[in-house]
Amino acid sequence: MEEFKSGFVTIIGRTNVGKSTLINLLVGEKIAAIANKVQTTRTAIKGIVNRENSQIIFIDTPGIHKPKHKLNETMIETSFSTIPDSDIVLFIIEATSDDIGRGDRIILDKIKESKRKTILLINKIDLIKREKLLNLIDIYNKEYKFEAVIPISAYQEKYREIILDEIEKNLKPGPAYYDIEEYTDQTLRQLAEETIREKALKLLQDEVPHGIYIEVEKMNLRKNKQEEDIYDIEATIYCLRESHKGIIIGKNGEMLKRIGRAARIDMEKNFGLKVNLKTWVKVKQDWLDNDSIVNKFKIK
Ligand SMILES: Nc1nc2c(ncn2[C@@H]2O[C@H](COP(=O)(O)OP(=O)(O)OP(=O)(O)O)[C@@H](O)[C@H]2O)c(=O)[nH]1
Ligand SMILES: [Mg+2]
Repeated sequence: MEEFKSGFVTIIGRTNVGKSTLINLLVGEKIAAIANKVQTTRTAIKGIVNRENSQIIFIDTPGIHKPKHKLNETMIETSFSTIPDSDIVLFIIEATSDDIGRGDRIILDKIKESKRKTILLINKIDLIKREKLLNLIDIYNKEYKFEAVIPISAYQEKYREIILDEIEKNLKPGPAYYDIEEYTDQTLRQLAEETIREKALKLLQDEVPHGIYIEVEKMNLRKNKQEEDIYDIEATIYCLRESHKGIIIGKNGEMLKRIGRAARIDMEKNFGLKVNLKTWVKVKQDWLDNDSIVNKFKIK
């Protein structure tokens, strides 16, 4: 019989390249928020894949970007700190790039420094013509000895096994670190917070969604009248200013209702039970530079 293999695989790349979309595809569960906005992921999230002969622990990280405040700095520190601890790095870039941009260059330098085994994933190939890829692959192959370079679309299920096979090939023998029932290190509370934030990111515009964080204050499991399991969840959306609060609540409370409804539908699907969600909005100025809050996002 083949020896059992295991290892930690960090997913790193610029903001918005599709890291969280990819971890959700690989794990087969919705564990990380996805949005067409920069800086969606704020901390490292683990996703576990169990295969017949291996256990792969993925780490989704905040995207690399130019920091503007303490939270940004913490996010980037978190991302880079995962590299030396990983067995394999999944470096994701966008197929639409023509060359190595500033952000990708910084990441590449960190990878070179760490000398980690790295697989380069070129994501969003649905957006480009095949010919363009060859040039990009060529540019990157001159920079580092990647274990593999795989053009993918994180939207497409067919790439799941291809990526997992390539990773497994590069893993060393090792034990299963996590129970095979587990698929993430996120608690239900954290998953609820991420879901609400994802909906706020999607529905709100401009600077408002980047200045929010969610705190689930209460999560109670009970039976409803039909004897079904139902979670009563109470959450607060914190934002930076009174004007933001007005936007989040919206006219006649419409926006908050939309955010709440979308989050509830997602949670019911992902948790597999009914959810009764209540949300509030509060202002907390300057929290982006507040140590005690920002520390919540530090890697554990
Ligand atoms: N066209 C296309 N879009 C994609 C693909 N994969 C992801 N996206 C989109 O890219 C956007 C960003 O995806 P995320 O997974 O949130 O990106 P991320 O790298 O985790 O971003 P940060 O957390 O901010 O670092 C979302 O709108 C996704 O739907 C793909 O293969 N093709
Ligand atoms: Mg992300």
